[in-house]
Amino acid sequence: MDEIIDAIKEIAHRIDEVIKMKDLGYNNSSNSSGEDQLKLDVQSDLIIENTFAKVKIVKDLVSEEKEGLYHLHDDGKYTICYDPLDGSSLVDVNLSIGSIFGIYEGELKGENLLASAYIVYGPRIEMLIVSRDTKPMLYSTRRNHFQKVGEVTLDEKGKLNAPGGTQMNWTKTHKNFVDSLFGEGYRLRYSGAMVPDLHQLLLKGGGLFSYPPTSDTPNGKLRQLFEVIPFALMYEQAGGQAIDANGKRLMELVPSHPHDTSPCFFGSNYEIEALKKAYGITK
Ligand code: AFP
Repeated sequence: MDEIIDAIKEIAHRIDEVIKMKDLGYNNSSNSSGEDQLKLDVQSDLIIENTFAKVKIVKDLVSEEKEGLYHLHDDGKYTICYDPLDGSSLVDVNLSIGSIFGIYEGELKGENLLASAYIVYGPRIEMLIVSRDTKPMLYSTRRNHFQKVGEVTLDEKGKLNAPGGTQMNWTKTHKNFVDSLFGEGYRLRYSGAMVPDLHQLLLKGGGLFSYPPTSDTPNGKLRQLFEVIPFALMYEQAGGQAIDANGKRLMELVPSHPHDTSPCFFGSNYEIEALKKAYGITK
């Protein structure tokens, strides 16, 4: 597994370089958020593919940028499911974005996720790594090298609220619940890229990140294998919870297609318990 972590560190620096080299699209924003962004996503995907091609224990890759399984090594043991550049539409407005990795063994489903990692490309490059028997570990870069910062733990109750999706498409139940959190004094923190948004909650004690079922996306927007399940492990191991709109643990999801999505709620215990109550979930 160390080889995979080292590869992810290398990927972080290489993608960060590509992001910083990219031409800005200020003069032609519609084009820049179309073609150029796509290129950056594809470039990041290639960096990841080429880096893992050197790691013999990786059997297959599943990427947000690819349709099916991409086979690497016959004798490999692990499948890495990843989103090469999440939130890439925010590059042109210079907000933080990220990459997410889920390391699976066997059939691609929540219970076979062994470890996950994500990278935040912000003022600094930061990375969190977690496995089933560790707390998330934060690494931050100093002079281009990752240094261990420490373990990350969520408080029982947070202060931040990150509500995803378009409000006019929310259910009344969801709207009332989000409003009730603001009524309790929660502050809005939502950038539109799940990596920095979930990262902020993790580092600032907690709160709630939600991407509910909506009238336009009844199955949510975020992908199970490379976004939802890897972050579910992060939140559970940090002492919080991660569930879908029926109260099912996201770690129990079994996608029937690599690109399946799911509604998702990540948070500290207080907010998730409050959400269950508001949604009438009894388990
Ligand atoms: P892009 O990669 O298209 O920018 O989408 C980002 C994202 O998948 C995820 O990072 C955000 O949490 C989510 O979409 C935001 O979606 P809404 O704008 O619908 O809230």
